[in-house]
Amino acid sequence: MAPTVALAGNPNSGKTTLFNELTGSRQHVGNYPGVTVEKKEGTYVRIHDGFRLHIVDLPGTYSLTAYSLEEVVARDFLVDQKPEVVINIVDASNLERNLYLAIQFLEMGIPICIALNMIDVAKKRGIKVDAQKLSSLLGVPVTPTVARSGRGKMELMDSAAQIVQEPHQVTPLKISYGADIDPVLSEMEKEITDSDFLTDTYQARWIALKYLESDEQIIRKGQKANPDLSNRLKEMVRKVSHHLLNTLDTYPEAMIADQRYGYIKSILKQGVIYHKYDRNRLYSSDRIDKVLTNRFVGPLIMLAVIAGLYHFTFTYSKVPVGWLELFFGWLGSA
Ligand code: BGO
Repeated sequence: MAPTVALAGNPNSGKTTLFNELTGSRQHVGNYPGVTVEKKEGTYVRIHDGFRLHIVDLPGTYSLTAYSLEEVVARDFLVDQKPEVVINIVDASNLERNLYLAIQFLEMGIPICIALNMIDVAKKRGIKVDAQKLSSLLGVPVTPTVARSGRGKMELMDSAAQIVQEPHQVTPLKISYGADIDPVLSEMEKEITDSDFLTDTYQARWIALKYLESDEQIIRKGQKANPDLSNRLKEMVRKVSHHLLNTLDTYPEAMIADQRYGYIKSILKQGVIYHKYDRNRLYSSDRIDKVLTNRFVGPLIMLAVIAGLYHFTFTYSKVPVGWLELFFGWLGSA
């Protein structure tokens, strides 16, 4: 079987568009085992040498925690199937939020290359991204793409193929989560390593992080594997949570997310991104969102749309229904 490449990214980052561009008609749709989450697979064939890659389209996710079924499915696939490389599709016009997922791949030590997608949209919004700089700061290949037109597709697949053909051990990214969490994290990491606790599947530091993030799936697995150690880790988390709540009025998972965003901001500040216009400017889609997702106006608009549809269906559908009846009547007699 051809080496596996997983496509991952936030919803609306252009993942499906890129998947279709790469696989064309060589694709099929099924479900991930045991769940109703759609699994799309296909084959990419490089034109000049026929090199093949098996492409799996992961569900769109913002994160790799266990808050939604999609996140669990994507994470389990990465851990169990170990794709040779993950192509992380990142929306260049929304870089900060999209890089949150990339950072989590790097924390897991997963080999990735980044498709810096929607650079046409970013350009229109006056956003310029230095792909080379981003690549050298993150230590992974970054290729600008426009999935809709196929621009950058070949270069992206060349960098993915290079990772497949020259595999190397990826050192998981270690970022600081602040003075309160870092010491506990190190202590937990040591305990996990010393006891080989779930380490045949996950990295020790990552398991500790998941305990701090109250990740139900990992805690459940840990409780099964070694209840004593799992309870000790939970106690460490409880203590640091209590301390954080009393001193900073926050929780470890919020602190970890903040520190991740801080890390992303520090990268972007090093000349990666340039905004021509005011960053807080609202684009037409943002303005529409502001109205449609307003907690008071939004439901009213939804009710109006549903009422409109209802009215339309019962008032104006008679005409096309008449046409259909005429057509089938004619078909029947013919
Ligand atoms: C619609 N550039 C531009 N400009 N648009 C892109 C690019 C790009 O590089 N890549 C994707 N899109 P998905 P997920 C649409 O469907 O692949 C567009 O969730 C529309 N549809 O065409 O679905 C892409 O799989 C009507 O846009 O994302 C799609 O990750 C009007 O981004 C959207 C306008 O891509 C999301 C857009 C009926």
